[in-house]
Amino acid sequence: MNKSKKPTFREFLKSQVEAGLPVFFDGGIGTMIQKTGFTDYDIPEDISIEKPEIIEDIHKAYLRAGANVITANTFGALPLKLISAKYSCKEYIEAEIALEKKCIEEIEAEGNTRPHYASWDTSQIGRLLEPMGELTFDEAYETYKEAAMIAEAAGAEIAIIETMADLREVKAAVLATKENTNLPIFASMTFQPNLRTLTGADIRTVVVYLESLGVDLIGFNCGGSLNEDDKIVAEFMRYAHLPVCVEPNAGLPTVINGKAVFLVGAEEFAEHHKKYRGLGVSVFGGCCGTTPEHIAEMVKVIESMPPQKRKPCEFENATFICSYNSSVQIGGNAGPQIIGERINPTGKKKVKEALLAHNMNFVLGEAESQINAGAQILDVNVGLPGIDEAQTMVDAVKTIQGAFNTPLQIDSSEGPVLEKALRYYNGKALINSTNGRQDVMDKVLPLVKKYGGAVVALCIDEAGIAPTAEGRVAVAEKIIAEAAKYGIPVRDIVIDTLTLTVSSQQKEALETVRAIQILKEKYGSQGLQFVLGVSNISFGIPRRDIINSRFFAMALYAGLSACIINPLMQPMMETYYGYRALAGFDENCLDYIEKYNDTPAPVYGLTAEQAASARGASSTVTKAKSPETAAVKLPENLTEAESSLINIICKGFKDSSPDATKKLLEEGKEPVEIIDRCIVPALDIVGKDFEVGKKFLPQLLLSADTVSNSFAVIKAHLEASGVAQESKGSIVICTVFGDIHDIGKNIVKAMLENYGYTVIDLGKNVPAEKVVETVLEKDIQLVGLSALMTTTVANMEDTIKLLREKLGALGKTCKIMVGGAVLTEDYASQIGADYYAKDAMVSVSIVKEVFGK
Ligand code: B12
Repeated sequence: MNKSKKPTFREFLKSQVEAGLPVFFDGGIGTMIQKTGFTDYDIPEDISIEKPEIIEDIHKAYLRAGANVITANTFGALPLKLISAKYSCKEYIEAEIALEKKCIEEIEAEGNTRPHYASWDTSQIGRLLEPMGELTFDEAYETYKEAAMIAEAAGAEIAIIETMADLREVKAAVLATKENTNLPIFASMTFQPNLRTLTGADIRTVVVYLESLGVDLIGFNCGGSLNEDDKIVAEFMRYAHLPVCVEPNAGLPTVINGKAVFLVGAEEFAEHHKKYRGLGVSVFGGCCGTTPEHIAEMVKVIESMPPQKRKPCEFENATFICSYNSSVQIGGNAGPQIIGERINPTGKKKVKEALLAHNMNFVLGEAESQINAGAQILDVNVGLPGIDEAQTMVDAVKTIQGAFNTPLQIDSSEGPVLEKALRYYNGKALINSTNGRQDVMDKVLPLVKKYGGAVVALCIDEAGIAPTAEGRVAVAEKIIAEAAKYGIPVRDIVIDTLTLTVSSQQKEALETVRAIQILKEKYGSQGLQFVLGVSNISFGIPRRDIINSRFFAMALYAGLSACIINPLMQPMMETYYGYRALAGFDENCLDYIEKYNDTPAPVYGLTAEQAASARGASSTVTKAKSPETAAVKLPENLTEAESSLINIICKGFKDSSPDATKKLLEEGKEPVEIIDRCIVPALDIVGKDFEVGKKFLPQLLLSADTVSNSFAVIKAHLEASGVAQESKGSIVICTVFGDIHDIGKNIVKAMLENYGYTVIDLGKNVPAEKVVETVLEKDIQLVGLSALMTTTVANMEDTIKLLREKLGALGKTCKIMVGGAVLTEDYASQIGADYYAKDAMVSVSIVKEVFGK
């Protein structure tokens, strides 16, 4: 085809989607390479340079099958991943894109008239990002940036960011590509069998997050069985506005004769795509195990269907914001949401002092109490004279996101502060705020466009606050029109019609409410949303709670979709839950009943003192929920300090655990008691929550880090109290291959050292050969092995077998003790261990028995 007339990929995608026509990607590359039987390479990218004809054949076969876009063989070609590779990132990407272009040219010369596009493909770096791992957001950004720029210069026409498991990493990759190239972007996630990403994001959150990043195409690839994929596609299509691409595997791999085989054939694969077409999917392809036959059949089936225009999204009148793994609906059928207002220094001495002292534990405490009291979103405002607002904001956001998955409202009047916080925020934030002043819109709206988000817009402009509803409506309309210029949809605008003080501007309370009603009538179907900071209404008058809660009820009825309040104020929460029940947002009043079933009604007709004593306590503050401990039995008679450490570990407040542990030691608790009564039960709670999907990997990691910090204190205490003595014997200890759980093993090590033994710690994930080698080299009498997973107990058995075999061959022997949560006494002897230790204290008695001292 004539190259000068070829539309860009962005144009092609748009015109196809508008006409209800499909776009096709290719299928798996890795599994196609495996099929050739060629194995003489370190990484698959080597083949594009050293044996290009193999990749060429694959690309051409896919182009002949009908693909518009071929996926570059550059999946792992990122500077951070190529530390010991043969070639540089530039060499890999340039060679591969030249190859793609050559294939496209040759295929077009054969008379194939579809528009074809050469891609740059990239994926996960392979290291976890902060706070789960060590890699910083900026390091991830830089590696993607370098590769993206090379790819664009080499002639790539689309960036494919695929098989991603962590949305934060996607954000780094997308920003790096968006800010440094003009490439259209396809961002694609992969899901686990529980239909969540590795970091626990559900499908709705994935769609909300990906769309907020401002990419051209979203979707998912790889993953599990096609039946699971059907569920993913259906859920994706409920929430997506952008075109969606689906690239499943040819089913789940099955191991036959030691090889992974994909059993879903071309026809079955195409049948699933046919369903996806019916659901509104526009772009189709395949991942692992798919072949040119799969793609050809898929193209044939889809092209035989009539053009299919997408139905409007079911949530056109709502918006969503999200954190890294959960999302909140604002508007539509969701009912109003509560934005907790307490992380804001305005008029709050304690918050001011804490922020100036950079006390992030205080911020965490405020976050926790508001979440427990019912806040679905948290406002974060750290603006104070003399403070580094941008850095404090980033630190507060990171700290809160490290512990909670509640979405945040980033609240600042400073552009640079908003920008820095939005860059690091892991999710789609609520942005507070813009207003109708041109200079403010010029500052804030580009940030909303660039980083994604829903924006709070105050009805004030150069002329000040209009006294009438009509005046405020005019300002709101000005903001809506300006936002449209940036492509910000009406549904992502949350109008604040402004709460003024009823004591000084009495008439305006009703004007505020009327402005909501007028705007809702006009723009409600497009999803315009409404928020108010409610408590301003009552400045300067007595019993503010009475006025606040009544005004709140009026505004809720007028159509508030969110409210900025103190969720610890009981009258406000009563109004809130009462309104939800009355307005039909709380089906069968279940939330209301659960909330108030056990609370005593206020006692009327008594003096204030009598009423307070009848209630037994102050009634203004809702009690925080205690941590959920349903499935785990906690030790009896826990002291306050013990409960506090358990709570800290469960919540993953890693900076607080050293002090909490010190406190227990100062109170005279023995290290073993702290481990058995606090650390182990707390980790059991976290583990159970993880098992039932209430907690996810990032939270598990945080709790583990929290324990490590606590344990560092215990270890220092043990070392300080231990008397230096001659070693009573040497023990090799490790966690077996495949298992990275080492908390228990480290405890055992510290205990044994404290009792005067030398412990040679080989670490975690240790191959059996390494254990044997050390035992032989150091002539060891006792080995301790740890395994925490059912899957790794087999490796423990292999290690024991190898030890017995290699030592036996030399006429030697050693004792083996094992431990770890999945083991039992019986199982330990079944796999050939000499001893089983259910905890660290038992390991001490075993060692005493083995060494006789
Ligand atoms: C913390 C934790 C993690 C942390 C580990 C951090 C670290 N540095 O260790 C992180 C987040 C990294 C993690 C990762 C994973 N985890 Co994990 N994790 C846990 C958790 C919550 C606590 C484990 C723990 O430390 N317990 C406290 C210690 C003190 O107890 P302990 O290890 O049993 O040790 C005591 C005794 O057993 C004994 N002992 C232990 N070892 C030894 C050794 C010797 C020689 C002796 C004598 C005695 C002894 O003495 C110790 C002290 O009293 C458990 C749940 C649970 N309650 O067990 C899940 C759990 C073990 N994890 C689980 C899973 C599935 C995973 C992941 C696969 C998750 C994922 N999807 O990626 C990965 C595994 C990666 C891998 N390849 O290993 C599952 C395992 C399920 C199973 N039955 O196979 C569990 C049970 C959670 C669950 N309920 O689903 N995990």
